[in-house]
Amino acid sequence: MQLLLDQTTPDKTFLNAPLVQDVAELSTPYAYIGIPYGPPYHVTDMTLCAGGADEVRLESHRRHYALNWAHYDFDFDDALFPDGVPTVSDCGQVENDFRNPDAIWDAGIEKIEAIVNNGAVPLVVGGFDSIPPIVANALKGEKINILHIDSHLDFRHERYGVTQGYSSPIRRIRELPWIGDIVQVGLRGAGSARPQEVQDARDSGNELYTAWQVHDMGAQAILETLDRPGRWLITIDCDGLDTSIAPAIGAREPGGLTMHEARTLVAGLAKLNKVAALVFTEYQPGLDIQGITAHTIVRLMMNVIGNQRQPAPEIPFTG
Ligand SMILES: [Mn+2]
Repeated sequence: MQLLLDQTTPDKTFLNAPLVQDVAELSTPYAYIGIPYGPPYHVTDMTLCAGGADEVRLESHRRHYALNWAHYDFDFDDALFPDGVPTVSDCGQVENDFRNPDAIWDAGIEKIEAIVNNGAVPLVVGGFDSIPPIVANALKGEKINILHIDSHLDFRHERYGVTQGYSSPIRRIRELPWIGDIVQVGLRGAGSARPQEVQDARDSGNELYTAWQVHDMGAQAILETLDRPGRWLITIDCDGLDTSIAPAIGAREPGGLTMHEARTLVAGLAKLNKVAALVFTEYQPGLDIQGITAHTIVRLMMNVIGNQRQPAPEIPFTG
């Protein structure tokens, strides 16, 4: 079927990395990729975040990181690519026909799985928050822990008859047998969760930290609890971050994680070589203010690439 929109060929690649459309040819330890949309509730869920990955690509050029591969970066005490050879490829977008929402899930898993099977760490920009289970499913060969940064719990079984929507991603991930620990950070305010869902999340073993606890105890104290067996899928709903660094979101809630706090967690796991994937969701480029949100996403991704020079070997999941 002919797509109405070419979703596969970005004008500029992330950090000016080589474009690798055929994932079988991937040879770098990192792979940037867009998942324009996940299973929707409403028709606008197919559009509002769809340009996010491209806008992050552009922002990596506007802030000159794409040009300055050899410049010293204080976030990781080295150049991004010290040898001048990029360690990240741009794999374009997960290609989907928006007229066939039922195919989104499997198409996404197939492409992300191909990246993972090539030994690369996916760096993903969504898409609403229904996409993290796609990435978690693609990591099924190993024991995986989840660090979920979000103002919301995302533990509804279903909404509007949909079980794969953006109120349910952590519930869907919890059901996967290869998933170990789930740590949810940045919770605040009221979202779609009711008291029962919070109880369900706790009963299933999820560890919950409100944003206020992070501010009180410091992100470093949480980081120190995360050095556990298994690698981590870090999934960041941009509304888990503070509005000052991530204004381009629909469900705004004051008091989110600061750049310092988010960077402490992301760079901290990267320094342990334990980041298996990094996912950003809910970024709506049409709501951004001079690229502030895109810039935050670029910097947190660079903090993984620059701090995790050699991703740790996976611990195979054997059931
Ligand atoms: Mn959220």
